[in-house]
Amino acid sequence: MKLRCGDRILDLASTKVMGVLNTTPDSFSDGGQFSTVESAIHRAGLMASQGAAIIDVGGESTRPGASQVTLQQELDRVIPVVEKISRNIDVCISVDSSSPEVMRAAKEAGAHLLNDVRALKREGALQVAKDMALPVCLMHMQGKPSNMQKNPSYTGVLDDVYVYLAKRIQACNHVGIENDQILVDPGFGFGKTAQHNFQLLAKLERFKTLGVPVLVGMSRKSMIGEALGGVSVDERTVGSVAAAVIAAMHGAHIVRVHDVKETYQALEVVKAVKA
Ligand code: 7PJ
Repeated sequence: MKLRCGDRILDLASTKVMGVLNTTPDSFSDGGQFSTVESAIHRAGLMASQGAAIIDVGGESTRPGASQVTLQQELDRVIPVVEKISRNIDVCISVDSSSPEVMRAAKEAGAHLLNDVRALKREGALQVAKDMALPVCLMHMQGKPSNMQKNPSYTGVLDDVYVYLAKRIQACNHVGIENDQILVDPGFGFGKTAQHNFQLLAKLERFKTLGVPVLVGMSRKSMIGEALGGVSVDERTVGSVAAAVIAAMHGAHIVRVHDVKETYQALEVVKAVKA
């Protein structure tokens, strides 16, 4: 399976690593260490050299209870980083944003992929994504970041998430975004208990029947911490790599991670098994 990402082609025959690049000062897992452009570029180059096929640049923290970001803050954080990666590093650039203005500016700055945790539900986002002609990842979230972990509840988490994603694919199709430019993501940790998350991971294959590539992000999240008896964020690398391997074995095309080198090596082993 090949994904056209603007002027690049991403080969999804084997599971690819998407490295997380947070430009937020309050991101939970790297604490804003990479909030200046220079350090962000350094980190992006390192992740690309470690095997990341995609760098996901984000300027809005969506961790539970995070403070809201203004449009200008998000633009100021994200766009200079996208521009500089695009000029200096041979890698696919994804932008983690729900804002149509950021999507437009990001494409202009050289982005190849749109990653929206709100699945293009913001006013104007569907149309801008269509106009930018870049692939878009539609993620499931129940509630919004400020309240999503209060009391997550589902009739059946698998069916509920599946139906939501199917409807968002339809909404995309309706404005002319074809399936070959769509990815889906069950949204681990976004309005879900650890049990919900592990049910989704166990049955991840189900999402392949939506007919578009599947992206997952479990890296360092609380589901990993809970499985390990409550270990802190910096003790979650091995658990996160295990989750990435399971996802890849269940058909995930892209895994969004912080620990690129470790995940890349583990996925090379998965690739050898599948071959
Ligand atoms: C995800 C994301 C995810 C996609 C974040 C964090 C929270 N985008 N952006 N999927 N998570 N597509 O990294 O902990 O799971 S931000």
